[in-house]
Amino acid sequence: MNIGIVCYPTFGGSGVLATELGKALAENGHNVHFITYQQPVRLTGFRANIFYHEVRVPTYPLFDYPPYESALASTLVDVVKNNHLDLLHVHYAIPHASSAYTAKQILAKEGRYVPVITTLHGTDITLVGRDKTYAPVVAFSINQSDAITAVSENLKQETYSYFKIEKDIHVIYNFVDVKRFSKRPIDAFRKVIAPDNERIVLHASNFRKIKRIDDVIQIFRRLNEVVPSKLLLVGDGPERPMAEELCRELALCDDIRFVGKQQDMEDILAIADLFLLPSEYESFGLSALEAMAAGAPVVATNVGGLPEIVKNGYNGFMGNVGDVDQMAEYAIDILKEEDTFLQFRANARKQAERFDIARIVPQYEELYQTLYNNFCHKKHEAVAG
Ligand code: GMT
Repeated sequence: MNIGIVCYPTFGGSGVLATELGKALAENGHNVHFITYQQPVRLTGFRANIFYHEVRVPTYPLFDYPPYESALASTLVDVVKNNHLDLLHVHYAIPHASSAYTAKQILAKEGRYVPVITTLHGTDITLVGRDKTYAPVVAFSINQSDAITAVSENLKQETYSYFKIEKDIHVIYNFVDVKRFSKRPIDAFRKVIAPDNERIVLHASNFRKIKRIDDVIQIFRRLNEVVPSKLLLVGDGPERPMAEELCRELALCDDIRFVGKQQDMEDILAIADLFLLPSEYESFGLSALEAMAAGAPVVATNVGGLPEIVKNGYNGFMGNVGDVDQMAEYAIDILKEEDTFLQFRANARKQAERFDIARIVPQYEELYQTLYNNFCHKKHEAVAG
């Protein structure tokens, strides 16, 4: 099939998932066209059947706000026509679902039918999408999609409770390539970070308020008092200055390292002994899943879709939002004794296998095939009269 993928090209989970999906589809023989304003960060290297189309947004003195949504819709029309796309799969509702709807209408006027799949990722529903500035457009364009998917059962239910959705929402979980993430740690790298064989704790995110980076640091502080550890903070974002300040205040600068945005997460996660994700909300928690695949148990909050991937006492633990004492106790329980730690490590890998790329990607392909067949049928009816 010829598949168009629209996503945010940045380090956020929705862009990462969309890019990994596109790469997996190409691996399975499809032609994949990424349509976005920048090369997606995980789209590295050359593959003959992956194409990248940049959305250009011309500036004009009149535009205080360049109209990205219109530029995207026009680019979609152009790419669908010139590359004979069979479907458009848009990730993150705002503004991708409404641009896809506009493109679909324009193409329909010319007698071309292109089904649109919208995948909901989280904040497009639970945070930004709910804002009344966007809500009517979000609800409308989700309803106009030919298929809707959500990345967890929780997000599906949240979507039904926030918006009047008239269609079925299919749950297709986030996935991970377990084989790729099961790397052996590079000893020299481990030694640099933890010279005295301390435990290595990791957190990765976009450092937004919702991630509660201060809780990550507070949990680490309590853990470090009992189990000597080092903390790696991967990523960047608005909360970083606050986090750096907190490290200085707590005199933890020697034990906490900010490593910035990283592309090759499998290399970094290979040295992690524990992953912390004490977020206010996570629709799924792709970063935690990648950590599990690398053998890191997870201490997280019991919110959103996290209980769908973390099993208490098996591959990690979950605490209430903000309860840093409880989550530190959990981290200590996992890391204190080697035997317990090794058991959690093995369970983390086992749990990640439930979300392996080989199990999840065919669910998208099946959905594509159903839509494609329906649309071929419609096309046929239109031609017949
Ligand atoms: O976590 C973020 O803030 C980034 C965000 C995004 O939209 O890029 O991630 C969301 O989508 C991921 C992929 O489906 C999920 O694994 C994350 O849990 C979700 N983030 C939130 O719900 C906060």
